[in-house]
Amino acid sequence: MSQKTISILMIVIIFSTLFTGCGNIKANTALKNDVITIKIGHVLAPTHPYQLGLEKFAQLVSQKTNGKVKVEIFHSSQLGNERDMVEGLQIGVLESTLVSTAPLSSFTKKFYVFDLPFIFKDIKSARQIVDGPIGQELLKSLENQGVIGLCYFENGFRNITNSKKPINTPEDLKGMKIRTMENPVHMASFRAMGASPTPMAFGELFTALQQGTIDGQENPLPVIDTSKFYEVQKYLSFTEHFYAPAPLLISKLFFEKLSPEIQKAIKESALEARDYERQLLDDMNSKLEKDLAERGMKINKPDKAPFIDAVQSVYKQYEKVITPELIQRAIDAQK
Ligand code: EAX
Repeated sequence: MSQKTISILMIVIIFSTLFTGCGNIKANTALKNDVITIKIGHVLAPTHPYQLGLEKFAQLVSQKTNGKVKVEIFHSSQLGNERDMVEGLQIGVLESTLVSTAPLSSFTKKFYVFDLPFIFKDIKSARQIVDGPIGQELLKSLENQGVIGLCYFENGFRNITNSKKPINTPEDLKGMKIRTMENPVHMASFRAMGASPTPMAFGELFTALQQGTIDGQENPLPVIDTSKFYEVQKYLSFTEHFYAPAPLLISKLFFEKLSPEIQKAIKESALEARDYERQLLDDMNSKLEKDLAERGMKINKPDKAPFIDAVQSVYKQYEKVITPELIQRAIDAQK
């Protein structure tokens, strides 16, 4: 056996011992001194409602389980990007994560219906749809991927920021390098609006904006604020082109090991924390236009009609994979 093969084998043996060791440790870390620990990762700032909503969740879970379950929250991509964390749930090395639906497109195409531009007419309709039959069916579709969806927290309606000029028409986006989430429907939408979409994980975004490797990005106001994008972006255009629901996900492998009482306590806490998080977002959104303007952002509110026209081809492009029925159901449910 060549020296090289031997050293490879050695490495394999060392790694497999480490991993099995890790696996056991990992499995056991969720249960210490009879206290079950749920680690939850997310990519946003510690001041964003994601974090504050999860702190409420932690408090409620502890109360409802008389301290048997402890929730530890890791913000700012400490546990990896959104796709990494969902993969972690699937193999049971992470208990929970809070992510936007867009990155779930790597796991199931069913969520594409939520990624379609301008499909939701307002926040009330969007919440009704995700909390209603369509939203629940989509969460259920994750279970054969090893992931359980507890409910939908929220990220919100996304707006474009950039360092070059106000965006009043799709024409203004021509050739502009806009960061999108890693989602084909989002990328197709920006291409259809004339921009050149650059898919990127959230954790890399601020530096890319700072270094000017991209011209702009799109996120809801609370993200633009808590991730300080106003420091590296001058223009904010209220396009509200995508609505981003944020499902709170838990590992099926982990959840199914819990007692029915604890499962019930976790589900109830998730729903209460969801409403709390959405209220925080509403409060923030009512103030942020003024605050971001005071921080120097140039804000404009374009007529959305030319943008809606520009993206109709995206509906055609994805009609087959989403099915015309599901798109029509989502539209009819808002009437
Ligand atoms: O879910 O990547 C993004 O722009 C999202 O807003 C973020 O991942 C939060």
